[in-house]
Amino acid sequence: MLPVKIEAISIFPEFFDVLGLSLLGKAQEQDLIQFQAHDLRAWTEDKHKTVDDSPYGGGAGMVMKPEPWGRAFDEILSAKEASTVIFTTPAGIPFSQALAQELSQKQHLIFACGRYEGIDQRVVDYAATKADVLEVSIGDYVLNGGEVAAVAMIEAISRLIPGVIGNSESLTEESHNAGLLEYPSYTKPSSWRSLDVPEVLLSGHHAEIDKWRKEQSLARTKKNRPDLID
Ligand code: JDH
Repeated sequence: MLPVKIEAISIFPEFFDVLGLSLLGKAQEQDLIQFQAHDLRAWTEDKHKTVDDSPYGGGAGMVMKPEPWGRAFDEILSAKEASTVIFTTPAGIPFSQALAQELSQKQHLIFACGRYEGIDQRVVDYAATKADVLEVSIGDYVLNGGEVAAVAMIEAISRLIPGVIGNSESLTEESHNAGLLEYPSYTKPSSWRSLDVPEVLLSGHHAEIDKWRKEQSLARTKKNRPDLID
């Protein structure tokens, strides 16, 4: 199998160093995934390596100027392979497990991570002439830039790539959760600081355990995510 290629473009490529740890690090060592972070400033041409400018139409803050992004895409997007460019933005479509599943099937993903107030919209339009493009958000809160959002998406996507999670049973079990939140988990010791593991889990009675877990999932979903019950 060819490794899945995942790239990120950012003025802070160090944000992606965490992807060398743990499962993702192993997936790269096993050549299941090739991850590369690029410094956008490599595609500037002035001595100050300028990436931002004031917004047309006025308003606070700065906007990322298009030229360095254009040069970056011209270099990274080859005519040979199909690529998907993901712009992380608070104005994007919601990231979800379903989208992670879809993106885990792609051969080449490029995360474009802005800073300041975001990127000149023509960069998105230009990328769309060369690749499939998505504007995606990880949730309704405001971050200072797209890097943390991209790291979260890359982790969610990578663990779905065949071979990356050693235990494929874990993924099968997740897909059987049927839209409810997970049930609580326990491990040894059975009694800890006078807190006991629910008796049913020690019983070995698998039908009873399944029934208890379903009840717990439903109760937790009603309490924490009533929007998921329909
Ligand atoms: C990418 C820059 C900072 C801050 C809004 C409204 C000017 C826009 N779920 C998510 N939250 N945040 C991001 C994310 C934030 C980013 C970038 C992703 C690039 N930023 C930023 C505030 C605004 N503000 C009023 N306008 C006039 C912009 C961007 C994210 C994801 N994914």
